Amino acid sequence: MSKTSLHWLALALLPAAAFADPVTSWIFDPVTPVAQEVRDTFNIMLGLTLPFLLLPQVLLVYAIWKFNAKRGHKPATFHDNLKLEILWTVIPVLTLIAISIPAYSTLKKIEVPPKSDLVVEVIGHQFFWEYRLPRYDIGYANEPLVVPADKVITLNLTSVDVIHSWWVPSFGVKQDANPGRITHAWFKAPKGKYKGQCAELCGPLHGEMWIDVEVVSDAEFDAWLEAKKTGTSGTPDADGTHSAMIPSIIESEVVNG
Ligand SMILES: [Cu+2]
Repeated sequence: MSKTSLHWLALALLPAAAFADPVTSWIFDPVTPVAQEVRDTFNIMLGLTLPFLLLPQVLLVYAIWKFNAKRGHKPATFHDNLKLEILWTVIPVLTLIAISIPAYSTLKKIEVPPKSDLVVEVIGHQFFWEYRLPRYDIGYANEPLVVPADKVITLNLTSVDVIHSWWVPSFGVKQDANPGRITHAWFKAPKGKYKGQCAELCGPLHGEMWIDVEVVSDAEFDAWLEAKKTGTSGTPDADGTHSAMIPSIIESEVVNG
């Protein structure tokens, strides 16, 4: 196979590869109410906007065939059609209004978390994630985030260096972690292991800033907490300095109590 054909083949397979990846196949695997609503909103938008893409193409092909000069058609001489112009202004406006209703309600759900069961501080570093659970005085990095299932987990995010973005597609959460600022996100997920990755180009190892979330039962969470407190679980911070780099952000910022 020639080099050019190989390039074309790779290009043709790209969408398949994208959808096969657990991180990018968000649309097939929403596990939180927010992610499901994002998916539904996406489908509504697709349904409402697809006719705008397809109809002109169909009409164009039809016009090329029907009004071909070879078939003896004379070109039209009129310039404009007021009725048509009003129609193709009003229909898109109504469509945009129809889209804005579910979009607004979804945005509100993303922005306004219900009462929090557990607050997690998420701190982006080049090139890893640090997590802190202020309620339990626990902080760690480079390990999966462990949280209890079916609880409202609110995240307070920040960064110590550049802009990162905490993205777990199955949760419908993609939130920037900005240096000097605190941003918020929340999720309520069933038991399971979920994968995500940093979604903001943050430097040479950006591609390796994976996110692993383990959503466990209450009993498993308690056992994990106990092990974490006694230092018998997981890997401690690589150099032990991360937790001391910035003061706890929870003191200044509490999401819904
Ligand atoms: Cu990144």
